[in-house]
Amino acid sequence: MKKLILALDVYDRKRALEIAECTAEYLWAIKVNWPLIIGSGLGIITELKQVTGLPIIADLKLADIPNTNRLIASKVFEAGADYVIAHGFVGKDSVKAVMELGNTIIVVEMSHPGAREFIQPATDKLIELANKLEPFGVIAPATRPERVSYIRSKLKPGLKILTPGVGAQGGKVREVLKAGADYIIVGRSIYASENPRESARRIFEEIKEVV
Ligand code: NUP
Repeated sequence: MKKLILALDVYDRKRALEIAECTAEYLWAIKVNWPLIIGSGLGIITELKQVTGLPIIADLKLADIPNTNRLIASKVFEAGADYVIAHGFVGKDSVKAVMELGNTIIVVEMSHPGAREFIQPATDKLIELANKLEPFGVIAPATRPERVSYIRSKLKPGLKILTPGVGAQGGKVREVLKAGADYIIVGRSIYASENPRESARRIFEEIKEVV
């Protein structure tokens, strides 16, 4: 089963399409974030879908009032996104506004060191929110496998755990899968490497060894 998600954080449309095409074979999905949307426009979501046939995750980390979240998410789903990532800390109503429009992924803990300041203290409540609303899944930090295990232990079975932070941020495929991650999100270690296809293949093989 495919578990690798490419975080395609480049600006350039042509470069994005090239990397997506040559790595698609090893991916479950492609995640687009603000850098690519700002650099290439929202139409890149439609194009990536057409070129690869893969699910597209729009990592906008929506964190606004319900109406604004709805206005943004409806355009993004319309462009072809299959999943939208939203912050949970803004509250149930804001997350629900996104969930009413399509598949949603809620951030329950982030991967960078600063996540310890404000997000980690709220993780238990964010897990509760996810258990109540039952989105497709949650974002948890590959940089802290012990936190992924903790989140897995509290999260309703069936809700997926997607983990960024492997590679450039120091997370390890093996550790994070053993901790209970369902999907591994990798950006720089693939798109900024000399041979993105080969880098994706290597991570794909590493995943296969563990699962
Ligand atoms: O907690 C998070 N950490 C994180 O790195 C939540 C995220 N959505 N991300 C995103 O995952 C980040 O914005 C980037 O798009 C990707 C990780 O990229 P890299 O560190 O593998 O290059």
